[in-house]
Amino acid sequence: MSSIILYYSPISPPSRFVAATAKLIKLNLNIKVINLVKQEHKQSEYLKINPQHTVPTLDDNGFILQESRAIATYLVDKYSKDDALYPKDIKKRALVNQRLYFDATIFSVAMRNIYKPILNDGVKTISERCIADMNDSLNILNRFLSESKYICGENLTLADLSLVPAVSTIQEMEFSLTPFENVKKWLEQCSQQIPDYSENVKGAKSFAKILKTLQSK
Ligand SMILES: N[C@@H](CCC(=O)N[C@@H](CS)C(=O)NCC(=O)O)C(=O)O
Repeated sequence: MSSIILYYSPISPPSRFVAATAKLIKLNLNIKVINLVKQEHKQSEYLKINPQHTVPTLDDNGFILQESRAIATYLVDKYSKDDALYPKDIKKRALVNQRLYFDATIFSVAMRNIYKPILNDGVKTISERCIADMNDSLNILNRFLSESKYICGENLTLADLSLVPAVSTIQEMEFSLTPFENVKKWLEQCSQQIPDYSENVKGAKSFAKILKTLQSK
C-alpha cells in the first residue's frame, strides 16, 4: 500500500481532481474516504491536518498539504515523469495557473454559492443571481475553449482536470450546457482521456442527488 495518503470524498469535485491527476501520472495513493455527510471532516483528528475542514488533504510521508490545486501541482512537480500536465515553461505554466485560479476564485465560487445555501440553510430554490453567475462562469469557460481544444492549448493540463469535476457536477445539477457548445465538446474529449471517468460521473450524480433530496424536503 502506498504511503502517500489522500483524504478524499467521492462527492467532492476537488477530491476527484486530485485522484484523477494521480492516476494520470501513475502515482499510487492510499485513499482514505472522509464521509462529509457524517461530518467526519469536522472531527478533531481531521482538523489537526486540515483546519479548513475540507477535502482533499494530502499526507506525503508527513508532509501535509491542503487545497486541491496546491496538491495537484505538487504531485506533478514531484512525481510525474514529464511536465505535460503542468509545464515547466514559465509562460505555459503561467497560463495553467491563471486558469486554475479562474476555477478557484470564479467557477468554483459560483458553484459553491449555489450548493451551500441548499446544504446549510435549507434553501430550496436557487436564486436568479446565483444562476446568472454560474452561466457567466460557463460563458467565460466557453470563450477560453473557443481558441483551443483544451483549456490551455492543444493538450490536457491540470486546468482541465480541475475544471472537469466541477463542470460535470454543475451538469448533474441540471444546468444546461446546451448554450455552451465548446464546453460540451471539451467535456466529451476530456471524458475519453481521464482514467476511470465513470468515477467522476458517479460522484457528480451522488452530490446532485443529495442536493435534490434536500430541495424536495
Ligand atoms: N479550495 C478547496 C475547496 C475544498 C472544499 O470546499 N471541499 C468541500 C467538498 S467539495 C468540503 O470539504 N467541504 C466541507 C466544509 O467546507 O466544511 C480545494 O480546492 O481543495
